[in-house]
Amino acid sequence: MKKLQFPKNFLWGSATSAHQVEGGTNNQWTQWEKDNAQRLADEAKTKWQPWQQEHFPEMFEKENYISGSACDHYNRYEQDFDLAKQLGQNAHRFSIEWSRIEPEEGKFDEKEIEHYRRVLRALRERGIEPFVTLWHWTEPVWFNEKGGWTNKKSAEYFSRFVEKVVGQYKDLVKFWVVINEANVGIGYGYLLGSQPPAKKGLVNFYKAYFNLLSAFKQSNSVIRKINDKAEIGIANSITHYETKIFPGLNYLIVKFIEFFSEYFLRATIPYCTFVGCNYYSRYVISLNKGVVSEKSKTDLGWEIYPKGLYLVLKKLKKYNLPVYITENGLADTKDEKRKEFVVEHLKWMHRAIEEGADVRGYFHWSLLDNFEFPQVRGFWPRFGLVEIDFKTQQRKIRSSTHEYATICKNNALDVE
Ligand code: IFM
Repeated sequence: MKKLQFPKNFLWGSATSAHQVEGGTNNQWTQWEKDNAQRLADEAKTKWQPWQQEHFPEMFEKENYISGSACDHYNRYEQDFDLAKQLGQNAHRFSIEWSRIEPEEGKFDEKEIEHYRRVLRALRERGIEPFVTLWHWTEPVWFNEKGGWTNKKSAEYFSRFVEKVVGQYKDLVKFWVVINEANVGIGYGYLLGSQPPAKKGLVNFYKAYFNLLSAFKQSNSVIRKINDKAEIGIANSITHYETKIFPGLNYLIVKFIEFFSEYFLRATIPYCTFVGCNYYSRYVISLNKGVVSEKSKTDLGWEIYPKGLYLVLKKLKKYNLPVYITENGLADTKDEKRKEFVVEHLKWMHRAIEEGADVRGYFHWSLLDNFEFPQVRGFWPRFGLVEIDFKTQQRKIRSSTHEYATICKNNALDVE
């Protein structure tokens, strides 16, 4: 048996986002879900593979696509943080819901500000370091009525919210994750229109993408002014790409794809003090449809490819900043693959660290089963270390989770 020791003060945790777990939110997703739930249930027949349709019949139900009470985490956060603590976690990533803080333009809700203060204190009392996401794809209804991120003043609106929040919690928060997965959120919301605000089109995409970028830059100055010691970053969705098309050209194709997919990351790097990396799988571009074995795919059909985390971390070294794995996880209802998934990814992460990658923390996605966000997949994909019975709101620690808890508690991984 060999012990893989992680660096001193390494942060171990899990991540969530407000709309996916809190319940009772009122933002641009809320009405859209109600208006589109039946359509999404009807489309499940064509969207998902026969094996997925057979195993997850919830996908044919309208309720699957309405976030509703979600995990009721808004009311149960203390219980949930007790679980995180019990699981040996010393960090937690979550998002503050803009639509709660500023439900009407320019009017801040003091009760909600107090709510998140209690949330932050609850983490601190348990010795858990908060990583606060400021934009995880949800916005107030008024912001969307003004065109969302296509509006010229959107960056200004967002940084006003950031100023309020950072000013309020400066004594409680050190790590700010200003934006989550810009490419995914803006790509699905504006280019493809497959998730709210569904403002489909190339021009909308272009405007939204660059307005979000200036929102980041403005927010960065705002945060710096309030707390010059703050740690600032974004959570980037980083995939390992491979191409198997034309032998001589594969390298160039990958570079071309990476150039575009890392544009936002590159543009924000000069302002960041850390890089957030959300890693889930690799993407193979090939003329033949590769078949991923049963054993190595998640309930969403994503290939489990732990080495990709190592390859991505090696690639991120060029930015010369500390890295936090801000998300990594899988949909696995039967909990058959989670244990190996975690162990293998952490082995590869350890190897990258040994070879010089400055990784300082790992957040598993997710602490709780939740309302799965991208393209409104709803409740059926189960990503939680903790299983939720959405009818009774009962929490149950999944058995695979104990392995992750042992790693967190020992700051080390035992391998054969
Ligand atoms: O649930 C999402 C999260 O909101 C953003 N990153 C990917 C996760 C899993 O799909």
